[in-house]
Amino acid sequence: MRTSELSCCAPVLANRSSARVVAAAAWYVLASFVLPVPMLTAGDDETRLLDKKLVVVAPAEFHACLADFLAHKAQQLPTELVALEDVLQDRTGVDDPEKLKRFLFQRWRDDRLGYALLVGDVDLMPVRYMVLDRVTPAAFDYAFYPSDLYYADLAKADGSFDDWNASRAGFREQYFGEVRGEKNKDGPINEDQVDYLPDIAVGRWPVSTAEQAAIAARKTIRYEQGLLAGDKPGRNRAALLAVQGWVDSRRLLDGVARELSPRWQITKLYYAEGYAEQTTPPTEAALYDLLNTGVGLVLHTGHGETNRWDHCCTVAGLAKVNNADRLPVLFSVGCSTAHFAPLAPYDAYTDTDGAAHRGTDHGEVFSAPPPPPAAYQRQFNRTGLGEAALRLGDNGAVAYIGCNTGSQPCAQTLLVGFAKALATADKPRLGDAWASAVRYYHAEERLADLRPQASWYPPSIFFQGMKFMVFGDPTLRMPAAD
Ligand SMILES: [Ca+2]
Ligand SMILES: [Ca+2]
Repeated sequence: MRTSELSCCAPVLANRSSARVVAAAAWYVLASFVLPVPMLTAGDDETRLLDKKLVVVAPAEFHACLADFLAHKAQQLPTELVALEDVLQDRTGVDDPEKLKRFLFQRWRDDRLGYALLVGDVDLMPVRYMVLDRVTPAAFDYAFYPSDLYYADLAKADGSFDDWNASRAGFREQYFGEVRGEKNKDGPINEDQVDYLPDIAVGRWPVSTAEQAAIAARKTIRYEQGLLAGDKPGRNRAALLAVQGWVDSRRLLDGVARELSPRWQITKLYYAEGYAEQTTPPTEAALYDLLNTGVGLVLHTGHGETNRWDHCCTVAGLAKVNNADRLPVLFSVGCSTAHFAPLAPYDAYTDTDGAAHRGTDHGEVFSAPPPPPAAYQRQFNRTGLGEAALRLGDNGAVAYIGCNTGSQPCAQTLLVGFAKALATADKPRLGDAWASAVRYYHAEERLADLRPQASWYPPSIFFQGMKFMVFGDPTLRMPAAD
């Protein structure tokens, strides 16, 4: 964890031409599995055709258990289920992550793709790892981090495909999304010239079995039915957590509370020391009580570890919550709670040649740039609080946003951007709010202007948004204005 080192678009169609109808028709014809969408009438075709589309990419073995979910989503927006196997077979690309990304890019460019739900943990659904020149001598000063932003940032500003690999001399051809400036002070931070700005909203269900996929699907349906029917307890309640021992986030969360009101009713769980107002401290008991009563959104600031929010949430505690009909979206800016895949080359991992490494945390020493991790990690799959919250059963959370490794306090800017989007969108959806948060972060933290300094911090500011995961349906509805 690095916190201890601190004090602590879719393309717009120009007109209502028949070309768009043809494009829409092509969408349905090309689909490998498409649910029938009701025939359009004169009154609703504009709405229907302007809707961005959802593609669900899942291994074929999961398709049967996703049928109810697909039918449910098709009532909201054009929805397509495709087999990962077909995507990988039909596409060119240097590896499976790029094949998947090129598929999404083509759909975004040609067919109004707005959302992608990737169904599969790192053992099944390819993960793109980005690279930081993090100073760790045994690792030859390189570290790899999973980044689903790779699948959301499809295109450069000119609309061309962004392969996240502009710099490819020697070993760098194997290193994607390279961020430099911790070890190397003489070049750009954004070595691979990634565009960074999301073009679509991406979420992942990190599931390894059909049973887990069915759980995530069932929870999403139940959440949305309750929300849209208006009978989901606590649906408009947002809990803001400030936990002692991290940076003092209470004033920032006060601002978030003002943003979210009045659309959201606010419950503050703040530590008391040095705070003028009365608040409830963020204990495990207080949080679980809130989850049992019903809350729609929990925003956590504080230390995190793989399996816990310090002082207020553990996997074991979440497993005892009884909230299946009142599921929340959980969002933590803390470290590592969305850990789901090995962090090469520190953790044990499988490289792109299929060789297993024990990792520098277990004594391995690299004398050259480490071979990158494979897109699939079957021998060394990892887990954490975020995965557990989604897939441990019908209780827990409907979606989880968190960091897959150490985070830094600048992640609070992501949280602010997320809240602003939830507060203002006419028809808020989880993935849109996250994409908006990343764009907000990019502007607010001036990522395009960052340069290496003596401190390690600028590159960490830069890649903060790359290492956060959205475990959930990106089209998940969130409360709108009454
Ligand atoms: Ca590169
Ligand atoms: Ca995992």
